[in-house]
Amino acid sequence: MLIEIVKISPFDDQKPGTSGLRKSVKKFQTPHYLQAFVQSIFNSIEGLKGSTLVLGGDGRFYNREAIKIILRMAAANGVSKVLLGQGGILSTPAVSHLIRKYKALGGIILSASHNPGGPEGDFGIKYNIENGGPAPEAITEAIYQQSLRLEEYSIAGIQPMPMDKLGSFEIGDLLVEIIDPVTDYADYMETLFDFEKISELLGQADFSMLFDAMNAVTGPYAVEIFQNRLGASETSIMRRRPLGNFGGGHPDPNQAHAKDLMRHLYSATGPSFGAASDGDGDRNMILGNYFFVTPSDSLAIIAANAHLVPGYKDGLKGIARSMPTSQAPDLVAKKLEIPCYETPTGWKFFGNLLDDGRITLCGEESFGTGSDHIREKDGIWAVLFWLNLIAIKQNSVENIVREHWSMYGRNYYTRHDYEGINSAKANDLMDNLKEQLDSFIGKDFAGLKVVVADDFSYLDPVDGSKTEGQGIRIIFENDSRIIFRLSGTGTQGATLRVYVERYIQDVAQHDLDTQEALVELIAIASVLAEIPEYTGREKPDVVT
Ligand code: VG1
Ligand code: CO
Repeated sequence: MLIEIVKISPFDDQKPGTSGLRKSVKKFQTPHYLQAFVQSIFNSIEGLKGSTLVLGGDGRFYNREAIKIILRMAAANGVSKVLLGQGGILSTPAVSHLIRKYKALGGIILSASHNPGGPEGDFGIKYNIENGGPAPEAITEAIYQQSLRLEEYSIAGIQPMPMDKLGSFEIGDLLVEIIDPVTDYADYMETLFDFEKISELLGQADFSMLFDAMNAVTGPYAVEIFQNRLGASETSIMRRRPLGNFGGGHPDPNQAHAKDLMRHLYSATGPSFGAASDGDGDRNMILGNYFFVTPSDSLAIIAANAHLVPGYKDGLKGIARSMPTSQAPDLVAKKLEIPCYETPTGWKFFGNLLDDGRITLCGEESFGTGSDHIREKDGIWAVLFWLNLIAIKQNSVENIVREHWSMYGRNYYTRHDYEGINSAKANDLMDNLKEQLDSFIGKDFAGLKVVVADDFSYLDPVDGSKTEGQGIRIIFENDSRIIFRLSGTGTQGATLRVYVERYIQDVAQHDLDTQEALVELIAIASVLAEIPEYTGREKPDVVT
């Protein structure tokens, strides 16, 4: 095997964000750009020589090219074995599972998740460690520091790479094993959920489901699990074929980007259950007929009912939610007398809590839910959880949610995103807010008194690491909250996220329109952060 050492000048923009390094495809196609980041990963992890890695991606444009480069580099850097998803395909949760199941050193996932794909879209790469979860801050920072001084990378010469056929091939001393991307994952799901009960539900005349794979990675997983193993009809999976550009859309499972699915569900003859997942299969949206389940509520409801589902019948050790996620899960934790942890945004912060056995379930407002079964959020898992609950309760999605609210109260919740705004202005907006935080405390806004105004920081209870600057919190006397943060996954300019929450216990008021219920808080947010002044926008681009 011919190994080439390629000399380069270091790149200065390879700092991983909320979830890996995410840039435009064009950027990744810059000569040596991908290679430099991969070499920085390889230089930062211990035990690489002789190790096993898992590799796969969400099938977006540039996936195959990137895989070929990474395989040649793995060979040149002394990796012994790579488990590669057939055709280069693996969902994020499947990678997490495979790392754990086959005790790999780690895994490389090629995805920009919910960001659009195609030659004009985005690409991304993230490294997961041996627990199956995203590399923690200390490692992503080490990778970044490496990239700042990286002057060469090693790569094996070009050779044939038959990645579409199950089996194996060699590149020098590296053994590449092509595995079916779905089977291990599907088998694992069968151990957590009551497939028999769910398949009975799918056979009931009064039940029907529609899953939107958004032309992204979950198509093959949905076909094997919902259709082949559970007996759902062929028409119950839409946009099932993974496409390099996701059919031109944002593979983001929310009301704004899954419009067709929404239309089907908001119709008198529509299905009783709807769901969608994102580009790399870790997010989920849950819908009932004429009904949308807020992701924060979904986590709370899953937690409250987990003991009914086989994989969770022994109850929960604890729950964790990201800071901007609504406080609905906290109320469930309180009732169950288990801890509820509040972490910064991003799945990497759940890893220690899961590994240490402190929590069983965790989730984020951004359509992410998961458990200790792997170390990533898991879209198909969440859909199966809901199907299992419906099969047990024999009730509609809407009734299940309403019953939950009547018991715990309702946390009205919305997120407003201002996308592609000027980065300098976005930073100014945040700085301006930070300067005024102290002056907000004790003040009244439209009759609401501020009790906490701070910049969220997190002390990891397991390893004692501290993470600062994780979002501005304005908390009012009645537990209502407004949170401001800048996205760490966008690739153009900055994205301001404004999260708004209000708790109402009174069942008589559980029928308000979400935006109406939050109208005062939304107005306060706009004034406090001077959103129109800094962003030049009167309205958010995406409301979820
Ligand atoms: C967003 C979400 C965050 C999620 C992250 C990765 O990050 O808000 O909750 O963990 O995406 O999700 P940000 O920094 O843009 O707000 V995924 O599905 O891209 O792996
Ligand atoms: Co994702």
